Order: sequence, then C-alpha cells, then structure tokens
Amino acid sequence: MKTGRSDIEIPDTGEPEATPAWGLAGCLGESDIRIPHTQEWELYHNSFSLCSKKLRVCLAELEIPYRSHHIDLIETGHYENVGRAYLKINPRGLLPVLVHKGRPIYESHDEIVYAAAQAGKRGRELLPKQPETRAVVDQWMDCASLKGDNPVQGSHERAGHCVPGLTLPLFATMVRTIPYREIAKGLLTHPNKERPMVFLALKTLGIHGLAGVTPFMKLIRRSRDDMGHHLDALGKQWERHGQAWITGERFTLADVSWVVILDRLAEADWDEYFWGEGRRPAVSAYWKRLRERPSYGPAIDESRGDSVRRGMVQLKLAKAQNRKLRESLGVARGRTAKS
Ligand SMILES: N[C@@H](CCC(=O)N[C@@H](CS)C(=O)NCC(=O)O)C(=O)O
Repeated sequence: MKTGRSDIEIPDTGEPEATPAWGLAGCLGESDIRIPHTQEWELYHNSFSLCSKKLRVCLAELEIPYRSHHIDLIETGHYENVGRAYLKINPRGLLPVLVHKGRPIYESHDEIVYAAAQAGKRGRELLPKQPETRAVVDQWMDCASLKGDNPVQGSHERAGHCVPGLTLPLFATMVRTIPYREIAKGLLTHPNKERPMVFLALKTLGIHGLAGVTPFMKLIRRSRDDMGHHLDALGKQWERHGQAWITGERFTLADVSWVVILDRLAEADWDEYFWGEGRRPAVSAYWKRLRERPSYGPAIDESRGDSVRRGMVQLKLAKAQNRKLRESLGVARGRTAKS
C-alpha cells in the first residue's frame, strides 16, 4: 500500500466515457466522469479528513492495495481540494474519492460498501450477508456517516454530524498558522462558500476568541450532548453481547466507521470528557481494542501530519491556560460528563 503524496496530473482526456459511477455522483448528474488511472484502485484522500481515514482503514482491513493521491485541505496547508485539477476528480471539492478502474465512487459510506463488495471473502467478513447482522452493521455505519449537504445539521440522528462541531476548537488551532491568502483562495473557488467562511472566522477569532461567539459555542455544546447520547447507545451494544466488536465477535464496516469517530474525539481532546475517569467503560475498552488493530497505525496514527499534531498540542495548552474556554466547552474541573 502506498501512502505517500502524489501531485495530481490530470491529462485532458477529451469527451468523458459514458460509464455509471457510484455514490452521490449519479444523483448530481456527474456519472460520466472517468478518471485517468494507473492502478485498479486509487484513493484521493487527506491525512486529517475523517472520511478519508475511514477509507484508509477500510482498504487496509480488506487488504486492497491502492495508489495514494494526497490532497491538501485548508486545515493541512492549502485549498488543493478546490483547485482546478481536483475539481475534475470531484466537482464538489470533497474528499475522499475512491477510484476503481477509473470510475469514481463518491461518499465514504458508499465507498466502503463498494470496496467490501469487490473484496471476496474478506469483504463478506466486513460486510456480512446474514440479515440480522447486516442490519446492525447498517445501523452503526449510518450513525457514523456524514450525509447530505449540511454537515452540522442532524447531530441528533447521527454521530458523524456531531464531529464538525466538536472539531471547531481543533480547527481553530490548526488554522492559526495558515496565511489569510490561502483561506481567501477558498472564498473565491470553493463550491460551498460557507466552509471557507468558517475557517476565516476561526482564524480571526483564534482559539481564545472562540468561547465568546455564541453560535459557535451553541453548536459545540449541542454536538457534545448529542455525541454523549450516541456513545451511550454504542456502549449498550456490549451489554447485549459482551464481545469485542459492534456486531459481536467479527470486526465489520460498523467498526471501520466508528474507529474514525473515536479517533477524532481523541484528536480534538474530547476523549477525557466522554470516556475518561471510568465514564463509559465499554466505549473506553472498545477504543483500546480499535487502536490495537494492525490497521490503526498505518491508516490513522502514522498518517497524522505535523499540522494536526501541532494543533492538538496548542489546543491542550489553550484549554489549560484559559478557564473561560474550559467552562464554555463544559470541560472545566468538576463539570465533567455524567457517568
Ligand atoms: N458525505 C461525504 C462528506 C465528505 C466531506 O465533507 N469531506 C470533507 C473532509 S472529511 C472535505 O472534503 N472537506 C473539504 C472542505 O470542506 O473544503 C463523505 O462521506 O464522503
């Protein structure tokens, strides 16, 4: 598996071939897109992006080798995802995109199902056919997904939609060293201007200014409370079967979808709040098991770039120094999550 960077070079292929694609592309009328490729599987992804991590874990678990195209996001340096070259791969400027024999598959929850469906026996293990087990996989995969156009709406229904709000403090520390001119490029070219607007606001406010902005704080608190309910529900899975993984003894796509959620909570310094000091012991034990899987290191931990690591340190420091910030996030001493 190659995980290094690769600049995208997309030759002009003239008229696209009429080949159906999976995922949202079909709904958007982009189904004719064909991507020049040299390998059966290629992945356009970003080291920090939640949905990209899901694909890297999935492909590692399925033992599918792929050609890696690392695309920067503003959080990791600059808006490569809305540059001309990448918009030819995904006109919405979003990551990840899985390319199979030149066909792009969009939407990470569809991509992992597609990959498993192509992966023979190992694929059937990760995506069991047995209807009751499959229903459990679908339920937890869906809960961890980011669906629709508004990533911060629907946090009550899906843990995936709690993630952007809970990542705001980390975004604020990561964007600190990104020049304003890079964010301005996003304001000009991003298909969804709200996204660069949020980064502009976070850059201007800084982590210490975040606590004073009511709409941001409301979003964080709502995401935090909804995530708490999702984790409580997740913990109940182990009351049912007491085995290692979400559906029982087998690691499935449900676990692929959840390892990245728990990793982001840890990355954005929420792990102590949600499962520290004996809170949610089943979730805490599950998180430990997830980190022990051979896929976790290469697909997630070792791919974490310097910008993320720096942002994580800055965030802990800011919280240690700023009581108002801690109190606004609900993580001040004595105001921790319920057991
Ligand atoms: N529903 C999509 C969500 C894709 C998405 O929002 N990706 C984020 C990274 S996790 C992205 O590309 N953001 C780019 C930007 O906001 O500029 C999926 O599951 O693949």
